[in-house]
Amino acid sequence: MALIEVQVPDIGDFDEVAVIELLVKVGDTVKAEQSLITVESDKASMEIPSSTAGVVKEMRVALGDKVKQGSVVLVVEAAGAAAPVAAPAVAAAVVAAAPAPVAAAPAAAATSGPVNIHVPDIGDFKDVAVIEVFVKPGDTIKVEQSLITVESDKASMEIPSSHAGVLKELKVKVGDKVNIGDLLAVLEGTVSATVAPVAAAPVAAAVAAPAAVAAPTAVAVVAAPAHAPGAPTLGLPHASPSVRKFARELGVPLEEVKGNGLKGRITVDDVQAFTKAVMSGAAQTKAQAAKAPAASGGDGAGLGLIPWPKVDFAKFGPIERKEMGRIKKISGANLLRNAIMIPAVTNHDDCDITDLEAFRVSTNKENEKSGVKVTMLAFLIKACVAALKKYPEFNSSLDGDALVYKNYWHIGFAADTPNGLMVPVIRDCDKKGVLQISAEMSELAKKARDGKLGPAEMTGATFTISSLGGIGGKYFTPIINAPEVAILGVCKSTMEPVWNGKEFVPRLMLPLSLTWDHRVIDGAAAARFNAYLGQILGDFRRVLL
Ligand code: CAO
Repeated sequence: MALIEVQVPDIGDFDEVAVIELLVKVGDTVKAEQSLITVESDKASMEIPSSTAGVVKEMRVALGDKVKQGSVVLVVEAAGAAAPVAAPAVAAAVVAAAPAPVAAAPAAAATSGPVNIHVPDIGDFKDVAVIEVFVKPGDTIKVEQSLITVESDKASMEIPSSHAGVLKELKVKVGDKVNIGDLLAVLEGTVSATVAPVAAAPVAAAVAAPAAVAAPTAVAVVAAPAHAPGAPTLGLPHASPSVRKFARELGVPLEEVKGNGLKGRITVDDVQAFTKAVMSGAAQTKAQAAKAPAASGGDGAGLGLIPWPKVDFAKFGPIERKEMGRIKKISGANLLRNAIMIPAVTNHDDCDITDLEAFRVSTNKENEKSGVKVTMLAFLIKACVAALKKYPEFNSSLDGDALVYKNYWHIGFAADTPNGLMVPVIRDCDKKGVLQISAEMSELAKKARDGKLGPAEMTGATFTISSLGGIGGKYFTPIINAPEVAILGVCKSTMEPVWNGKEFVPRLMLPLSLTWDHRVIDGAAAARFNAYLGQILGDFRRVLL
């Protein structure tokens, strides 16, 4: 059995390219043309194949080494008696190519008008996938600026522009398959005189790989780096083509894999470790995480919780199973997200509405004929607008690290409907009187119960009130309706003995529960808000102040 030194073949006009991956180790049995190492220039990564089959006896390169044509990669004990494909001969297999790209050559003189950019000669690759698009319509493109990256099984390469100009139309998108000569883009060309010499220089090196002879599986050459592999643009993960292919086959989202290779490069081991972690439940893909807490049937895995208990209820007695309605499913997913994502705190308080209730009753008597019944909720809405104006952070929303203060006061109210909870919104409550708010509320509540609310009637709220006053209860902890930052829960008012400094007097007390987002509001502000709200409800004339 002969010991064969496998050398780096002609890899185009690359010199001193870094070894960034070792794909085999001593003791491995390799086939002819199996990839042995990955090397990388500043624009392309390529795998160097074995010129012979056999068992790896010795590695002659290590990660980080610089290699060039003729460098010995490893020593193989050739399988069988067949003469190996001699390493030096490999060089002959590679035809570093021809200078002229297939793309239309620009004229040396300055011209303008639409210019078609085609895929140049990229060797004998067929149907290579577009995996990155670097430009968009409107961009000003320089000659040789990379437009897209394409990828075969073994190599990724950037396709440069043969012309300068403004990109009018992009004819490909990520995922498309392209071939030599395909139209990539249309430029509104303003080809300057400087273009000509650049265009005459090589923009792609074609690789001919005769079947019997191992050849580097791809060479891509572009000048003027648009991005270095060490710093991938547009979030493209840093990985060799074979690793990308491997990840694609497994359905692994490469952008979520942490690379432990050289310069943070993602290796096969990284992809395998990620897959194992996901399969064992120790990690989760972003897609899984997004699904689990949002779905009402989420099992908690996204939060690292133990699975939801699965119980065969029929074992314990008769059961009936009913699918939840659409509204319940949608509101369930929203409530779950809001409950989990908002650090919410609830302050409970009581306020004296004795006088306000008397006023409400007398108002309703006076307005009996109008058909509009004034409810406590309408007063609460008006009182809340006053409190929101005094404490504007309660009328805000978080937008990243910024707080958006809204100079409008649209109040949502929770309505119990046969189909589930809905939140109609009364707009511009600061500009409306209690009678108008009452009329709109009763109309919106009816629409909600009849399932006739339009999307515009359920959006844009800046604060929400959830009233269980007509039903009962003392306090509860409402869930904030994101992206709002607070919600007021109201329960049933009851007559209670209240100490006035001299004696206990019967007063009608309304229980309030204010839930607030602790990222935006602090406890003292919440207590002040409730206290101010109580003052207004205790003496509604304060609304006018
Ligand atoms: N204390 C004591 N009584 C109250 C009260 C309170 N805080 N609020 C209302 N009431 C009384 C009303 O005066 C009315 O009594 P009369 O019939 O004698 O006049 C009765 O309760 C019924 O009121 P209502 O419910 O018809 O009117 P409303 O304005 O209070 O509420 C609406 C309207 C749409 C909010 C309500 O019908 C509703 O759907 N509430 C449920 C909201 C809900 O589900 N919240 C929970 C969300 S979290 O799951």
